[in-house]
Amino acid sequence: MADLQEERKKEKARSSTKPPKTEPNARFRLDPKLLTQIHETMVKARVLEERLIRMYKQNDGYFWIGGPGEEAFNVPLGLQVHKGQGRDYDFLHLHYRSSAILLAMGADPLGMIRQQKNTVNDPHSGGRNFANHSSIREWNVVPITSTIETQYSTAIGSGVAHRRHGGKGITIVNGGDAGTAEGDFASCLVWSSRPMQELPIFMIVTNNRWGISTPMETQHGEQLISDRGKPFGIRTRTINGRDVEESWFAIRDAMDYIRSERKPFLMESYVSRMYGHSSASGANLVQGEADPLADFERKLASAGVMSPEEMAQIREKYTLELLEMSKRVREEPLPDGSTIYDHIYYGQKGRYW
Ligand SMILES: Cc1ncc(C[n+]2csc(CCOP(=O)(O)OP(=O)(O)O)c2C)c(N)n1
Repeated sequence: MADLQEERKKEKARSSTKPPKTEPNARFRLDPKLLTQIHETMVKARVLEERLIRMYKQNDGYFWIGGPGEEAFNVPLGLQVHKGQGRDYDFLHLHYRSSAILLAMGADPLGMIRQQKNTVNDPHSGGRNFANHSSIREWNVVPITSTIETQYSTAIGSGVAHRRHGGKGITIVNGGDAGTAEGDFASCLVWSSRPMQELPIFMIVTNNRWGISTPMETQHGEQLISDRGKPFGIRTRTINGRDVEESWFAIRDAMDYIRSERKPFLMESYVSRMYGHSSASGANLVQGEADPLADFERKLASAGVMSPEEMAQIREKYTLELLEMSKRVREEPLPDGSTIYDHIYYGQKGRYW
């Protein structure tokens, strides 16, 4: 019980309106070059999401959902993925708040802008799926679905493939706190932990404390969500995913374990939900939600890694770049109605019913 009370007290302080105090001369353990790379990618991800929201509000696209507030966890994750195609590489079964992971892996934001506008040249779905429902075959990024948590079931498949194949490739799956109530999450716990048949799956729960409008406190009898792995003998950890270095080292250690032991790991990462659930709840900045990017910038300045002016320039650069991209995409064509049955399960017109 002490664990729970302590964790909830810490989480309350972290998610509060007041920015945490940055001690003068803050110190980092990571190399300054890596810190600036992480910072630049976090800014790019935030500016991208804010651009997607603006596009939605300007009627360029029908819906928005995304991950502003998850960058301090998702960028360190994306940078540590073993990226490539096939079983020698990591497989990713992601959810709709994962743009920063993909940008950190090197994805082009133009493709995400095209998906927001549903243009025909959207590389993820040809203009047919929601914003932030990526699919990148050459990096084993399995198509993201709107039905929450089903990714934990499909992850079992690539987990089995990784186990049979051997090597260092692992399966990475993420989803939200509320989704853990679905049977798919339990299936993944069961299948990944069968004795002598364990699967190398990195199960991640990004806990933003909400399932649309349902507060987490009203839904979880367990002390910590990560505790759900314990009866299965799965190694678990709960971290502050709003802190770049805590995320970096926790992800590194978990990945080292999964890659070498070929066993599952369940990580719960507290994150922010800075613009609410989606466009369905307005997509407006939520007052009082802790901002991990602003916290990181304060710390970078205090440690003398980057000046506020340098950081402002980076933000300006991406603001202009992504604005230009959105203007360009506005002129691009939408898919033709005659292609509605392309790339579906049957794959042939007229065979759908
Ligand atoms: C199977 C299924 N049930 C319900 C929904 C409706 N739904 C969409 S998002 C959501 C809440 C998800 O909350 P959480 O898992 O905490 O993830 P978050 O969106 O907060 O990151 C729900 C219930 C859905 N899309 N799919």
